Amino acid sequence: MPRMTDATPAREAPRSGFFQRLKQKLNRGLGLGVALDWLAGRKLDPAVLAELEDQLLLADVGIETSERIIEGLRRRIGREAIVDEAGARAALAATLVEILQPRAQPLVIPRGGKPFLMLMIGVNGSGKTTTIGKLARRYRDEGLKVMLAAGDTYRAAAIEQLQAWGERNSVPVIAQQPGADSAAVVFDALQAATARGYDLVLADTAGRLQNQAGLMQELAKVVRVAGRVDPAAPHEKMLVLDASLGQNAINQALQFHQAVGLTGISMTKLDGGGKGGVLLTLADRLDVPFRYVGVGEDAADLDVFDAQQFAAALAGTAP
Ligand SMILES: Nc1nc2c(ncn2[C@@H]2O[C@H](COP(=O)(O)OP(=O)(O)O)[C@@H](O)[C@H]2O)c(=O)[nH]1
Ligand SMILES: [Mg+2]
Repeated sequence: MPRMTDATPAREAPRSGFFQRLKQKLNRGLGLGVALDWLAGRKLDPAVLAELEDQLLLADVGIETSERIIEGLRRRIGREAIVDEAGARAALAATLVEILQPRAQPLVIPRGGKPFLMLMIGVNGSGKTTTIGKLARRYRDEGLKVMLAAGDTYRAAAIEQLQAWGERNSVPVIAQQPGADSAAVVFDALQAATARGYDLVLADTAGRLQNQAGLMQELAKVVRVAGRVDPAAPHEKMLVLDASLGQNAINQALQFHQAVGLTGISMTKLDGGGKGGVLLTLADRLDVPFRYVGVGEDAADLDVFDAQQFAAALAGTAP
């Protein structure tokens, strides 16, 4: 009954569209949904579960988390006496939701008080600047007064890239020359935002310096200096992870978490080679909320992380 879709409220349209894209992209290659196709007509015996475990590993889920998923699935299948493929898919989705749901904590930005400072953290190329651009538009459209801070002072191109996003979205960008002190740029932006009554400062940071220790020290300094304007700042320290890094993303997350204490994780490039399974491992190993997922380079290619939706995309079920 195609007419039914006409009754769907307009605001639902982009959400389901996003889900379709997420599902399509996660299932390209070796997504778990595809992996379950061989289940058709077979009994859910230990051999089948072992094959599924292999598929989980191929989808970037770590070994311990894969075992946890298989164990959860085995229990659910026994308890609910599941024998068919549709039942198995639904059981898999439910098992994945169990792992992901505790991390599904969308960011809430208060209005009308002091500016909320969000630091975007992550290695070069992970998608920090692009995610800032996407978020700038999103929050501006929600009526927030948004300002950007060009805290990646290591490369001139990074400053220009942020300025371009600022122009495109008509939001001001606080920047200094390349080589300037990143903490000073963020400090200035937060002060300006406070003076001018802005709601949100999205601050870029460098993803690479001469060495790893230097990078972590610089980030710690940005955090410290921001705290001089507002002891509660930065209110969000968001790690941006590239899904195509696979299991390497785990080490990155652990390192940044140790250095600055992350308060949020967003994952980009789920439209690329990444299978997204790494989020299951992260959910299992790190108690840090998941905020956003990105599936493309355009401003609209970003959505709030949704555990049901993500699990369904992986398991090949309806959300
Ligand atoms: N396909 C795809 N590309 C992305 C996504 N997010 C960022 N990119 C691209 O990844 C590249 C690096 O992004 P950038 O924001 O400059 O990373 P940064 O170095 O962390 O600031 C750019 O070419 C972006 O357009 C995404 O969700 N999907
Ligand atoms: Mg950048």
